[in-house]
Amino acid sequence: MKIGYGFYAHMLNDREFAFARQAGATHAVVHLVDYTHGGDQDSEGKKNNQPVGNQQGWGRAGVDPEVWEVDSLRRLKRRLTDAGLELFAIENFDPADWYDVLLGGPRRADQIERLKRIIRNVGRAGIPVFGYNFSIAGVASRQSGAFARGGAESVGMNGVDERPIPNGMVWNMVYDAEAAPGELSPASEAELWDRVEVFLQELLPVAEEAGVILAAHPDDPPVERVRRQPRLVWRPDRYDRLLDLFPSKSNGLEFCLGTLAEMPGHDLLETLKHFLERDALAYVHFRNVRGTAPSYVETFIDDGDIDMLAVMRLLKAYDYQGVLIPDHTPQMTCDAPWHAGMAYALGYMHALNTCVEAES
Ligand SMILES: [Mn+2]
Repeated sequence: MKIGYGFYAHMLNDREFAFARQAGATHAVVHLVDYTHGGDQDSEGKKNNQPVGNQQGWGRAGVDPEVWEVDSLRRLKRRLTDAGLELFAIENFDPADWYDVLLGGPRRADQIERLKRIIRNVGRAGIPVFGYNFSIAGVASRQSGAFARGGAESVGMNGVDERPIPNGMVWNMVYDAEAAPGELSPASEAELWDRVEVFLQELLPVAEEAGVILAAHPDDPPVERVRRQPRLVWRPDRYDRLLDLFPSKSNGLEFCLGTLAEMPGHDLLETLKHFLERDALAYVHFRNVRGTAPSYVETFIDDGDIDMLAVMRLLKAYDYQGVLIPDHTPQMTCDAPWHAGMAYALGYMHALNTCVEAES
């Protein structure tokens, strides 16, 4: 099993690389978009908390288009390699690059070409996976609080955010600060599926040729509608629907155990087994939660509803070869809340891995 670490954009530095390597990570998943840029969490310290739903969005999109150029991607890969980490995946497009793909707007054709160029660059840089989250509202309805063991700061959900999304904003980021006042009109679920079909139909052939897997994250939190917009993957069978649209080795899943466990009415281990049988997992967000949407909290890795040892056994049984990353964890009360939480999760993952390896 490959254990990796997820780096947010502000963490792409030698100090963070050393931390990940010291905690035993061998692989890297990288976010290139600084989600909170120019927003109210845009300061050191605050950035280490996951952003939660905010009426005005996390930050401004489209700040640094250079990060998607092939030279820049190759440079990043080399820096990680030098630090002992293999760059396995990039997670999430910049909303500035695909807002009209998500919204079915007038610039969609141009933006599809831009996304194709990005995927070609990712392939040329030798990065095998690109994680995406086809979502209009993005992460919404989450709240922070002392929800985890011992009063650790965590995030959770208690009810659905019904506020409309202002014009110029998508996926929790502002792509047009000059947009006319007003609100995004609600889309239907059928419209959203038409849009993802266009996206996959255009991008998958390019991804196949580039040797890149497009890996879909489910909607977090998984509820039918948030902020008056439909969700794509809010039940496990929606993952099947997405895979069935275009069977392809490049049509894969960013399998978020936490988000899947937040979905009511299914057995997570059976769901995992089903998608392992479909050979659809590109990589795994290995985290735990308690409860289901619309009322759940994120927990420490050993303190939620998911039997993580059983998950690890199942991954091993299917000879899963991808990467597991902690995704997010509660913050621990100390001078380095985020890193302590991450070190705890990574240590636990290594121990589970050692257990299942010893069993075989
Ligand atoms: Mn996730």
